[in-house]
Amino acid sequence: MTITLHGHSFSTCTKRVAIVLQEKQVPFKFIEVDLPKGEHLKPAHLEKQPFGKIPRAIARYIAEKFADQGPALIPTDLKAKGHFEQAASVELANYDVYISNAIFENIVKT
Ligand SMILES: N[C@@H](CCC(=O)N[C@@H](CS)C(=O)NCC(=O)O)C(=O)O
Repeated sequence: MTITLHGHSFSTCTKRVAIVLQEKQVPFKFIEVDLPKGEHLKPAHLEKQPFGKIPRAIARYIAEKFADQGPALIPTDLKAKGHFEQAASVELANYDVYISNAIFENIVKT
């Protein structure tokens, strides 16, 4: 089975998913979704992702589906998993939202 990753080469969400696939040694095919041209808002992409986003949530699915290969990415020990969830939540809610905007304004736009 070869997984197809739909994303954008500069997208940090896409990069996160690609890193998980590589860590888990899962072969995948990459299809570029042209964000600057708004391809993520066209019917072909909306059919797969109704919010018109290039998300990263699949990374967790991949990490668990391929738990038996590559390094363990999500702890199974309850306390360690609690720390993992805490870090993931802080990263998503309190870090990524701000750093993404800063990167877009200072790097992508310039
Ligand atoms: N909370 C989502 C956000 C997904 C997201 O915003 N992805 C960006 C690319 S990194 C995107 O689709 N941007 C296009 C847009 O918002 O129109 C996640 O972290 O997966």
